[in-house]
Amino acid sequence: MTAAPGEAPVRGVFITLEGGEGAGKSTQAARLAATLRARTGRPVTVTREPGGSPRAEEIRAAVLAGVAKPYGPFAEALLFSAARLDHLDRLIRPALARGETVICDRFLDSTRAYQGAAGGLDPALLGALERVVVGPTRPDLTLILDLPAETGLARAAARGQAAGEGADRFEAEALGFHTRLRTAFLEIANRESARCAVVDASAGPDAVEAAIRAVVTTRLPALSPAPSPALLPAPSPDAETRNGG
Ligand code: T5A
Repeated sequence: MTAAPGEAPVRGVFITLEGGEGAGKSTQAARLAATLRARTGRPVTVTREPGGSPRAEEIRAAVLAGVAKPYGPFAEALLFSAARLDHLDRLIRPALARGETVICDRFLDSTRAYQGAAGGLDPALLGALERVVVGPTRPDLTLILDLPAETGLARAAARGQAAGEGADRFEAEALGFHTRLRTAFLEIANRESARCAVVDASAGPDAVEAAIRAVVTTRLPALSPAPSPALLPAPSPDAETRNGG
């Protein structure tokens, strides 16, 4: 997707996955990346928030350990924003500028849902932060993986148990917090339906993957497989004459 000399640079495609805890975002980010690499033969970068760059990963470790919790949701939003700023500058924008597809596990909608709708911060305040931090680097497509909060929390807990880890800062919140998150993500999808698509994430991983593939095919035709030469119309004799003569 590199521009020819003299042409305007072609920006890559930016896809984000959003949803509550244990919705299957990491699982589906990896699967979608494999699909798109096979479909397009072009590089796909998979990344996550908070994190994705060395400095942002340091902020992630602190926030998920609960270091900022006593300072309240605004301080947490500032830390997520600081991590996002570095992630955008170091990884996302350079990859998009190279024409790559970037798939990010959580992005700005998580701040809107967790610190805004569930944490009680004023959406106007978060909108101002977004303008400063994210600017024009908005996702082309946001896949909102939707499932009941109890189901996602049970998945996250089972995975944590298998790994010998306890609940992190946000997993440990009460069920009401997670139910508000679900509603918030659905409201975002409803308000910004041109950017967002809701995917039923309560089914098994293969069914969710198929649903995501269908959305990406419809919404992002530029990432569809190149048609096989056998399916292309045969060149007209006129065209051959012009080219040959
Ligand atoms: N946060 C983040 C904010 O508050 N504000 C912000 O601005 C940002 C960016 C990040 C936390 O930070 C908060 C939100 C989060 O609480 P995290 O560890 O990255 O922490 O948490 P999550 O993003 O929620 O990631 P999880 O790993 O918990 O969930 P995923 O990625 O949605 O799910 P995944 O794929 O890891 O799957 C979880 C388990 O379920 C299984 C998997 O094998 C795995 O064991 N699974 C399925 N099981 C059945 N059916 C399916 N379809 C399944 N898909 C996956």
